[in-house]
Amino acid sequence: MSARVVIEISEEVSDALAAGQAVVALETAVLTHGLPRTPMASPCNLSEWLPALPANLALSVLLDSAVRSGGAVPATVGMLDGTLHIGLSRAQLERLGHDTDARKLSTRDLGAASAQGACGGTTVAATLAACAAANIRVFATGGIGGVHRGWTDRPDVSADLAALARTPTAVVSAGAKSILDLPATVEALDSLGVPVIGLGTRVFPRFISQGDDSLGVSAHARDAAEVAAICAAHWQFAPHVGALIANPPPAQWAIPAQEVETTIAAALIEATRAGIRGAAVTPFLLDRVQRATAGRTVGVNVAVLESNARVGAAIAVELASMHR
Ligand code: PSU
Ligand code: MN
Repeated sequence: MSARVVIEISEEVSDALAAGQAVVALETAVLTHGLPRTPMASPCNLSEWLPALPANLALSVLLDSAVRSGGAVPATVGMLDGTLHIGLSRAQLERLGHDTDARKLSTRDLGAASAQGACGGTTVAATLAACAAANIRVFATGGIGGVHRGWTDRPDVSADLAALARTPTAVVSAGAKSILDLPATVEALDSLGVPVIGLGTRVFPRFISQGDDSLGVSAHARDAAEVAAICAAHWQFAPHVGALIANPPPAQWAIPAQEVETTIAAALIEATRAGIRGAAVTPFLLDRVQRATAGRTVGVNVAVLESNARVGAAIAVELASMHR
């Protein structure tokens, strides 16, 4: 049986990769499941830039241009009609962003979705599968998935962690989401041998909140050049293992951790009572936090993603220059 080709790399991305130019992968679970599909009023940095577009699409457009202005080529990953695209065009992004049937695709879901001709946004884990297929070394996202609170009762651990452990890609994030058990998430990364490199920080950031001394990183880097140097050395010792680059949320957008703690605790109880499980847990909790902060979470989410896309471009440019 000869299988049909299920991965398509855009011409722009494949040309850039062949020429050894800087490429930054971007995910689309945030487009299909992470952000509202309506235009955002203030407070949100999108309203100034792209007021007419739904927030999810505006964000994807913003990330694409943030990577480009940093001198790298964006490779946005997502599935359309069963084909995993690496380098979605604007028209393809719009299609995915408006598709209410789009699935949330993690690694385990890619095969079934592909065989069934489905459309979907890729999580960090599934986007890493694309990075492995195309040999893309830098990927920018918001916050990775990790070990969920209550894991002692129900071991809900995001496939993002295992994917990081087997894919040699630097994932730029603002740490992991505050909705998770963050100390357990950091311990799991440690067990998997995934370095957590703090960019200009020694504390593990909490995605929408700045971190604190209670949780650290495994290495500190002053700038993108040092991150690239650490990654290049890491890949000589561990050629198949990823790295998590922890870039704190921009200070003017960060929300104090205590402010969302009560909401998260209440949302967790609500989720358990309502029997929300598996892949639905993360979108449910994010939605509750978003509502409780009257859209400020969207503001920090967008600011984090844009900042990570810029940092990703800078790291990719440094890595590309090392191979010249
Ligand atoms: N962070 C966000 N919004 C999101 C996600 C992260 O602010 O939608 C997505 C990412 O794609 C991440 C996924 O990979 O949630 C984790 O889902 P799970 O816990 O089901 O593995
Ligand atoms: Mn999960």
